[in-house]
Amino acid sequence: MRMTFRWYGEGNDTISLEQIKQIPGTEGIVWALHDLPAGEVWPVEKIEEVKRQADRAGLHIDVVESVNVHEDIKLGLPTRDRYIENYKKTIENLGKFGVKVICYNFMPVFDWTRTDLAKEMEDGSTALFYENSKVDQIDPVELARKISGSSLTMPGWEPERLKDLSGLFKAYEKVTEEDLWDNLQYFLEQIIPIAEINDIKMAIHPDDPPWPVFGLPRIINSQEGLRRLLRVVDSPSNCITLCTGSLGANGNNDIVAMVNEFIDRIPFTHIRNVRRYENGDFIETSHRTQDGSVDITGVVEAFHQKGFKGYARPDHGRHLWGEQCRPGYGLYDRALGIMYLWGLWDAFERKSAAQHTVQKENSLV
Ligand code: DNO
Repeated sequence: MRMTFRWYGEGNDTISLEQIKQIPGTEGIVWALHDLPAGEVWPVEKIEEVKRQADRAGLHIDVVESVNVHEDIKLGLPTRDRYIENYKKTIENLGKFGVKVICYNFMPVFDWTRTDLAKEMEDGSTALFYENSKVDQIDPVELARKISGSSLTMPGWEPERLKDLSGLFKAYEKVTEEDLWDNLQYFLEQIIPIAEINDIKMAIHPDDPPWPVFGLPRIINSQEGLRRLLRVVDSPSNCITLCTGSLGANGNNDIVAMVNEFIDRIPFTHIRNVRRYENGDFIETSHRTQDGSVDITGVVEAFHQKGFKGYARPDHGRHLWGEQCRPGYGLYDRALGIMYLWGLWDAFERKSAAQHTVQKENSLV
């Protein structure tokens, strides 16, 4: 397991590269050019600049999250080909700098959705919260306006994406889940060969939450959906970002089973916990297994058993000790998360080393 940490870029994150470097066992940043609108080619000079910054801090830039997919591609509009060409060029440019994994998602209009970005928990920390009944009442156009008016935007709710929201909703009225699959297939058939040539894994991020929101279709949210995705283009470059928190918000998703089934196609994982409530609401907790509903211990054990050599990052943390940060993206709880993941990993490492010794001794007897 190769540990990484998401970083939003110089002047765009409350956390410095030097701080990230001090988190034990953390070797790289998970990054993006957040100021570029979806659909534009990522220029070599801008990529080079991030590489220089990371190099100086002794961190790598192997994992990009995300190269966002233009809505015209998801909608299957005739204009999509232009954006797909741009996407290919971006893959090539990232390949020049040794990038190994590109995380992206195929959620119409919005990326991750929550109803409260700072819900107070029993211990006084705050966390991201999702309340079903509120989502039913939300006017997404109004919410988007509120978010784009604040200084910290959420990924996936970037102002440029939200410009013509009512137009977008109209365009999606006719798009069914099957249409979305067709449009994803069209996109993958074109970009995966380019990813292969550039030795890059395209790793789709599951829908968060793993069900349709605001009446928009969503397709990457179950074991069956992930299986279908891998079949759509059967290539080692067509992969998954296994996000335990996104998938784990649905109690029917067995994440350990997903690790076991898809391990060869998981180059990158987000490991975090959520506590699910009976009515379907959920809150993001500490990474610790006992604090939430996702079996984080079992997930790490499965990765360990399978000899996982891919990249991992902690995901959304709570906001602790008065930290002012991007919602879910503070330093403290994510750093604690990393130490929890390493603690589990190292314990499994020790256990399997001991088992090998016993086996060896037995075979000598
Ligand atoms: C949320 C993130 C997502 C993720 C995208 C990937 O914090 O996990 O926004 O980056 O869905 O494209």
